[in-house]
Amino acid sequence: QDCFRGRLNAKDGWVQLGGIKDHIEKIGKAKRIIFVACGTSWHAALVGEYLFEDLARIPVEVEYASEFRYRNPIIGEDDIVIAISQSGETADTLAALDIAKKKGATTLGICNVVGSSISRVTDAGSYTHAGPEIGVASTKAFTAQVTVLTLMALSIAKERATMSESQFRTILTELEQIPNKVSKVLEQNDLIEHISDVYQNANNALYLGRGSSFPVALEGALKLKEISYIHAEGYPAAEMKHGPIALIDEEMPVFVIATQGTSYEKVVSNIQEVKARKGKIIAIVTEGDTQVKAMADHVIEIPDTDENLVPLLATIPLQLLSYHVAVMRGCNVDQPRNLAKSVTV
Ligand code: F1P
Repeated sequence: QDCFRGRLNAKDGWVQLGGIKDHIEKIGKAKRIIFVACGTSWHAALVGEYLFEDLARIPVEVEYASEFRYRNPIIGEDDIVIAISQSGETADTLAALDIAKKKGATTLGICNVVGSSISRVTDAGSYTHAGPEIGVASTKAFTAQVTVLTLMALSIAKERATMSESQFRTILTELEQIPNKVSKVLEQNDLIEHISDVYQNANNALYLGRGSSFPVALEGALKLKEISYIHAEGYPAAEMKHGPIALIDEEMPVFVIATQGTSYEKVVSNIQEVKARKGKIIAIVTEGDTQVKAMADHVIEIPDTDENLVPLLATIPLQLLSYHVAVMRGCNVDQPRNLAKSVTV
């Protein structure tokens, strides 16, 4: 229990991560990191994959705990298995951890609920301290999980010397700006409410993103499904041409994360493909963007940030949009039908 103290502040250039900090050297030497999680937490793990690979150059696999638990996975003592769970009680994630432990892997947890089962069965971990999730659908737990994963990736990168001290400090400094930048995103509530009003009666929606914005697209789609019961799919933008493009017509809202960065031009051409088929584009762009603005039906601007941190900002307007759409459709946003806060069976 003691080793599960999570701290999200960065002091003296070192990242404080409670119990995980004591395992950073071991994680740095691990052959492989395997994330196990479900639902929104699985999407956070996917962001973690991009961060760990990009910053710390360590091989990562991301597994649905609900599948992993029924397989006979090839893992051993050189592997680190990291369970991510808001509740810390998800039965599939606990079962996946049980397999990992039996095969000798080191297990870590990232949980929100203090004293939860996952925090008790893992070797070490970090709490997200996101506060109680009032609603069933995870929202702030997701951004808190991604924050812990960012801090972990930075710590491991430092241990493995895969990034320079100045790169490390730049990202850390930028991370400390994220709360202010989230507040700026929230100032656009009226615009987001207006966009929600326009698309509240859609039957389907598509969410697209590249790189670490792909899991953001998945999470945007999941939030819309979970609380407003609109069918929505998240895809890597480059996969659109391999199937989902067939769905696009003038009735189809397509949400695209089109922020500045390495994939920007590629995403611009995806937007062109959607517009050529008369789809409606709602784009999340970096403040000051002009190129996407000229093509999209609606844009939501987010402040500029380090590319690795974009998920922390880009997720917020999509969560807010799902909230407004759900309220407009008369849905109970806190207690969606058929969903439980902790899936313990
Ligand atoms: C996983 C999860 C949530 C989802 C819903 C059902 O929970 O899929 O992401 O919003 O509450 O459970 P957890 O393992 O993160 O607690």
